[in-house]
Amino acid sequence: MLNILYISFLPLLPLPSDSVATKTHNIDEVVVISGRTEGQKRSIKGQVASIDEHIGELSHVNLVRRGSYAWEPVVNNMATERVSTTIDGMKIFYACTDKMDPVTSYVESGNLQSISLNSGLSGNPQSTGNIGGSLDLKLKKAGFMELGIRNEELGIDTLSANSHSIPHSSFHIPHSSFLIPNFTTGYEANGHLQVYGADAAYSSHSFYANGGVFYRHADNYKQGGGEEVNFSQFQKLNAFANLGARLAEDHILEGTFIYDRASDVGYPALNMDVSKAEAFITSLSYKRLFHHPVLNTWETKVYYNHIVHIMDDTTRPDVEIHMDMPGKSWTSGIYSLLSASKGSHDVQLNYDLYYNRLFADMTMYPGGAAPMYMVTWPDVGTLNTGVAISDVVSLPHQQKVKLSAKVAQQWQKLNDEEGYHSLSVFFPGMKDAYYQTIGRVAANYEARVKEYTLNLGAGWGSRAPTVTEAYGYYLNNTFDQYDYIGNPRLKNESAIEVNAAVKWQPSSLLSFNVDANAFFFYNYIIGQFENRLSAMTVGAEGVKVYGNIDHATIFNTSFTAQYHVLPWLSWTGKVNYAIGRDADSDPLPLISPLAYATSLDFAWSRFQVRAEVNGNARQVNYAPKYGETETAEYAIVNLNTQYTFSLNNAHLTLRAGVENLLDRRYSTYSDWCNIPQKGRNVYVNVSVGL
Ligand SMILES: [Cu+2]
Repeated sequence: MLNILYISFLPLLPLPSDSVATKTHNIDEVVVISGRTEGQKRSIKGQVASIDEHIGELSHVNLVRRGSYAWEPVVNNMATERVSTTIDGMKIFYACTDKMDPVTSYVESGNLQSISLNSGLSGNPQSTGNIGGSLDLKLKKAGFMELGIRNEELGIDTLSANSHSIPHSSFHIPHSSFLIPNFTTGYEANGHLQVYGADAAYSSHSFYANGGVFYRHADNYKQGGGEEVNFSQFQKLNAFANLGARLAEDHILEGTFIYDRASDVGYPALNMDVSKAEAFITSLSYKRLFHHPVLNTWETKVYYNHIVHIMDDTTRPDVEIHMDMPGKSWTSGIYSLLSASKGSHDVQLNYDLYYNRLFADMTMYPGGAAPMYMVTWPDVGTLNTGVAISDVVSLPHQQKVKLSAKVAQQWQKLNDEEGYHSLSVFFPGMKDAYYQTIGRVAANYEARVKEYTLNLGAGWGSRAPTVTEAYGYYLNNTFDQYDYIGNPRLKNESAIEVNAAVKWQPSSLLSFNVDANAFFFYNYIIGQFENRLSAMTVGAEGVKVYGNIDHATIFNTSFTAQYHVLPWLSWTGKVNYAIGRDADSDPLPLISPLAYATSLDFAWSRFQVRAEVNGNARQVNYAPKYGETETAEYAIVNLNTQYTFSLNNAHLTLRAGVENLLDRRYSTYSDWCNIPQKGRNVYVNVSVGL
C-alpha cells in the first residue's frame, strides 16, 4: 500500500529504498515536497506547486474547488468533516463557516517536508474523528548535523536513534556547520500566477535554524476556450522559521513559527470573496532520544494557533444585501508521543489534549433598514483529550500486523449567550454544554508471498458532529442553495471500514495494484429538509437541518499498473471507481465518478519528460436528492519537463510544461457549482540551491 512521490529539486544521492519504508511504516502514502531524495516518481511542478496541487497527487484524494485557492481535500470520497488534518501533529481548525479556508490553506509548499496520508481509520496518533483518513503536513526543518551528516529528519520525526531507522534524507557534508540558501521562482501564463520563494538553512551539531518567505500572486484565470473566470484571483504571503537546539547530547528543544496571510482571494463558486485569511501557528517541543533496548524517542509539544478569516462582498456587483461575515479560530494544545520497540514490536503511545474556540457572526445591511446581526458559530469551546496506541508487529515470512486504537473525550460549551438563545428557539430545552466520547480501532495485516503483497484491514471508528453540524446557524450552502441549521441533538456518527489490497510484481519492470475499501456508516450526518422553516439568505431554496440517517455506505476501489518499458521509458495507468449510497440507496453527493489517468515518463540523464492524459467519465451516480447536478465527462492532456544541472556550485532545476494542452473547457464533479477549471496553462519555474 506504500506509495511515495518525491518532489525533489536538487541532484541527489541514491539511498536504500527500504529506509523509506521504515520511516513510513505507519503511513499509506507520502508526498515529499522538499528534500534531497532520489525516487522512482518525479514531482511534476516542484516546490512552486501549491499545497493543493501536491495533495492532489496522493491517491484516494480529490479536491473540492471553490476558486483557484484553498481547495478542500477529500479523502476516500469524504470531506473535511470526516478527515483529520494536522500540521506536525498540531490540531488546527479553520475559521470559515463556508469552508473557504481548509487547514491546508494556511501553509505553503515551502514550509513543508512532506505530506503523509493515513487512509481510513488507522489514523496518525494525534488524529481524531478521521473516518475517511488523516493528513499530516510535516514541516521542513533543517535538522542537526551528525558526524558530518546533515540529518534533516531528526528534527522532524519521532524516529528512534537506532540504526534501523536511518532517515532517508540524510546526506554527507564534509563541514562541521553550513548554511544553504534556496531560491524558487515560477510563472504560469494562465492567470499570470507568480511565485517567489527564498529560504535558508543553517545546521551544526548543536543548533539549527531555517526559515523563509514565499509570495504568490494570481489574477483571474481563463477557462478552456479563453473566457475569463471572474473572482478567481488571490495573493498569499507566508513566512516561517524553525529553530532547534541540542541542550545535551540526547535532549532536543525545537520551536516552529508560521505566519500566513492570504488577501484579495476570489471565490467564483461562492457569493463572497475573502479580504483576509490570516494564520499564526507556533509550537515548542522537547524531544528526548534514547539509546535504550526498548525506548526510542519521547517528544512533548505544546502549540498555539490563531486564525482570522474575513469575508467580503464589496467587490461583487449586484449584491442585494451587503454582509460582513468574520470568523475566528483559536487552538492550543499539547501532545506527548513515546516511541518504543522491543523484539518484533514497534509501539507508539500518544497522549493529546487541545482546546479550540470557534466564533463567527454575520451582520446584514439591508438598504435603508437597520443592520441585522446574528451569531453563526456561537463561540464554541471544545476541550478534547485522548490517548492513542499503535503497534506494528513484524512476523516471520515477511508478514506484518498493525494495530491501532484511540479513545478521546470531548466537552463542548456554547459561550455566546445570543447564539445559544437563537438556536434554542429551534431546540427548546437544549443545553449550553455537551459531552462526547469518541474512538477508533483498526487492524491491518500484510503478507508478502513471492511476487505478491497482500493487505487486509478492518476498523471501527466514530466522530462527534462538527461545530457547523451541531451549532451552525443559517449557514448558506451554495452547492444546493439551502440555509443550514445545526442540530445539538445529533448522535455521534460511526463507521466500520474493511479494506483489501493486492500488489502483483511479476518482475522488477512490471507491477499491478488493486485496492478497495468500504465504509459502512451508522448515524451518518447530513442535512435534511425542514419545510417548516424559511430561508434567510436571498435566493435560497429553503432550510435544511443536520440530522443522522440510519446508515450509509461509501465504497472506493482503484487499479494501477506500471511498466518500465525501457530503461528510459515507463508507463503508468490508473483507474478509480467509487460508490456512495444513503439509507434509501440513493446516491450521496460529491462521490467521484469513474476516473482514469495514464502517463508516459521519459528520462534521459538529467532531463525528464512526462506526458499524461487524465479524465473522468460522465457522473452517472450524482445525487439530485442532495442538490447535486450531473457533471459531464472530460479528458485533458498535460506535458511536463524537468532539467537539473549544476553551475558554479549552484544546483538548478528548471521545469516547464503545459497543462490542459488542448484547452478543453471542463469541470470536475468536485468543482463547486461546476465552476470551470483552467484552460491551457503554460508554466515555467526554476529552483536554485547553493
Ligand atoms: Cu469564508
